[in-house]
Amino acid sequence: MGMRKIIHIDMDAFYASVEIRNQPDLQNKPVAIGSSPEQRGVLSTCNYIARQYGCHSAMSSSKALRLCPQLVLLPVNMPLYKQESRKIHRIFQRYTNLIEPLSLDEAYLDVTQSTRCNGNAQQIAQEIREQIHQELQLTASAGIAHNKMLAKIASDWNKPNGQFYIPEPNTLDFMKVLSLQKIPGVGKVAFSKLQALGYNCCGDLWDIPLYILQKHFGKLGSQLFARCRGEDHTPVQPHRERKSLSVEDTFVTDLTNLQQCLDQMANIYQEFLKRLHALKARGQFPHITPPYVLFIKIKYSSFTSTTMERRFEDMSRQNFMSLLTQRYTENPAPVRLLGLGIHLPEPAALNQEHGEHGDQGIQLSFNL
Ligand code: TTP
Ligand code: MG
Repeated sequence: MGMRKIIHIDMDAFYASVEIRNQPDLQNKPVAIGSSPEQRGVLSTCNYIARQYGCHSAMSSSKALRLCPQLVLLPVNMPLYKQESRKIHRIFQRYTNLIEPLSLDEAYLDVTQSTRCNGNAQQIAQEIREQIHQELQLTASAGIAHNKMLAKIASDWNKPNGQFYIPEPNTLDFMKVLSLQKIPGVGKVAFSKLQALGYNCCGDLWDIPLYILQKHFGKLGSQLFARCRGEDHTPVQPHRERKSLSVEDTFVTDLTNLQQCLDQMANIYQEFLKRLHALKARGQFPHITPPYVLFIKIKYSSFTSTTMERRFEDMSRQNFMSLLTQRYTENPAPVRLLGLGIHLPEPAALNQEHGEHGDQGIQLSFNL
């Protein structure tokens, strides 16, 4: 593979910036988006003024209001953010078709083949950010590099409203002093373990043989071996989001044991069957044959999510329950959301108008 040109774009304080643009009197105030303390809500995000008070995503709204009593707390308006996200994607599409959305506000662009800006990726990133600003009055940050991991790390470098380029020959100099915390896959637990072994920066791992890393960190070990050297060969995958039918439910009170989770999952499964039959009756569900790819999703009160999928010969409740039991048992932490669903094979001709994400593939997802 020749040298690639990858751009990672990440909108600044996305939900908050959209709301503030629409209500300019909020401009110089601390603003957060999330549900209210009465609903034991958490912040989805907040603007940079609120961050100066220590507020951040996933913090409880009550704590945020304690840290910053004058905080303006607005409810989440997903349809609005989805609409803005589609407009941003249309700007990306002026430069490349190889777009991999990671969320509403984040995407990888492979501009290796783009002839815009004489093929200069930094200039392309600059122009995209300018167009987003001119047309949508929102700011974005960008990272430019020869692979996805470096581009993503770089987009954080001059955030907000900035960009950063890592030229390929500078990769090792850049990685040498980069905190291992910045590596995807290295969470709090892995980072503490690395620190306990005396490793803080990526360069600290360069002399460690692969098998030692694997011994200590399993699968993450082999990823670390490549990533600490700035290597990442994963391609930009358009339409990463697979077609699926799913139902999920968020709970007012966290679920704290497996039995509670199984009980709630039983309700979600009933709703799933209802949706499935309704779609089939309307001719909006494709004819599919086993094996079926079933999945479950767990969101913990810490706001981290996990999903698990497996092929099964039928869509019985028992199959979902076994996935849930296995994943929950691996990490029995307080649960705030559960979901289940089925992935549909690629050629599934589902009715577009039911798509949740428009440009990004079809997803039928329901909240209970
Ligand atoms: P982020 O890109 O992580 O955050 P951000 O865009 O608000 O701020 P910045 O990139 O400048 O640091 O997430 C994008 C959106 O996703 C965010 O606006 C709200 C939503 N979100 C949640 O709902 N919950 C979360 O825990 C996080 C991290 C984000
Ligand atoms: Mg963002």
